[in-house]
Amino acid sequence: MPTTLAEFESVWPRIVADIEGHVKNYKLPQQSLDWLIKQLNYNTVGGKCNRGMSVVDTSSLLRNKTLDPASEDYFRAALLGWMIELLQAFFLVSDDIMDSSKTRRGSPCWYLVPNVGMVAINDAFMLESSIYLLLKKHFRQEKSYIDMVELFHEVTLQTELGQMCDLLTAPEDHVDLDNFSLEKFSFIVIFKTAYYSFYLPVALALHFCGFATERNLQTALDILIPMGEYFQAQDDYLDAFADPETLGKIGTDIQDNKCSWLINQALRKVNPEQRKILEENYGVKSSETEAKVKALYHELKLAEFYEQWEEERVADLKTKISKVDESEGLKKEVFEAFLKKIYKRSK
Ligand code: GPP
Ligand code: MG
Ligand code: MG
Ligand code: MG
Repeated sequence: MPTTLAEFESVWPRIVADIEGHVKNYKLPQQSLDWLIKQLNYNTVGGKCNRGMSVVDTSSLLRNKTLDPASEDYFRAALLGWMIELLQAFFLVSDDIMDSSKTRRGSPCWYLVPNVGMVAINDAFMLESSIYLLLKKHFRQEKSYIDMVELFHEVTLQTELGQMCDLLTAPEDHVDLDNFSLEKFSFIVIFKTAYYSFYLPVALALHFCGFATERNLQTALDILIPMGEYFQAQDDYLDAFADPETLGKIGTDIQDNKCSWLINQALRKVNPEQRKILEENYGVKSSETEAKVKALYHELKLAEFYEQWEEERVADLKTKISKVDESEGLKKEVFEAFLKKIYKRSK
């Protein structure tokens, strides 16, 4: 049985108490302590927690038994999951500033909350630091400790490389549609999303359960990187086509000049007049020009094309999953569970 959000969230107060306990040693002023706790809660809790919960679910599958939410084992797996949620919070607080986003998880982005502003940058750093404090406190004795520390560092670097390419391909003051390509799209999404969202949870569960052999880690990469690529194409599709109310965020990709899945597909389909519409309206900071690009996306039937493309990606992934070598303790169900969670998602 997969864990529930309520079970997963029940672990969170203990994690906040750990972080609080650690920084209290530094005798920091009460106002700062209150701020830290407030921002930890605002930025880390309130999402779907799919990434975090999948550390627990993957561990249950690998061990062939559902981890009991009252057990210390559950706590430790969930703690690793919450570290991914902290990493994600660090990324999202920063990403929303860089993307000039307005809402996240149905609330204002943290940097837009009154009296926060650019303090949010330091808050993002602290979300990241919390990961290593928790890893040290709870996993220092484990033989996989250094592997997990290095894994977090490597995945963070990979995500930052992806974010760098995402930003450099989307200059604010210079729209050049020739700068986009599906190859660049692939690099961006694999690096900015797939490693931390898909590979990291499974790699952590493999370390946690003692199954992190070279072969298992490689199999996880071979399946989860293309799955993460599909997931971010979905994110790009939803950015323009989903109801912001359901999605919990308002799309910014068109105004932000992003090298998204949609613009790359549009560029493959346009005739010269339609391309002109894109050239004049893409990457412009106004809702009128954004609406013109969206109207063209509709004219090009990109939603229908996306749905077809999604079926192909999923069929491909299912074939890959069917070939998973289970001889070193890895299980096909681990990947099936991931795929099931994202197929045809609306948020
Ligand atoms: C999501 O892209 C990318 C990230 C969350 C990685 C950010 C990485 C940093 C190093 C800050 P996105 O901008 O499409 O996400 P969303 O649509 O949720 O804003
Ligand atoms: Mg971004
Ligand atoms: Mg963004
Ligand atoms: Mg997006």
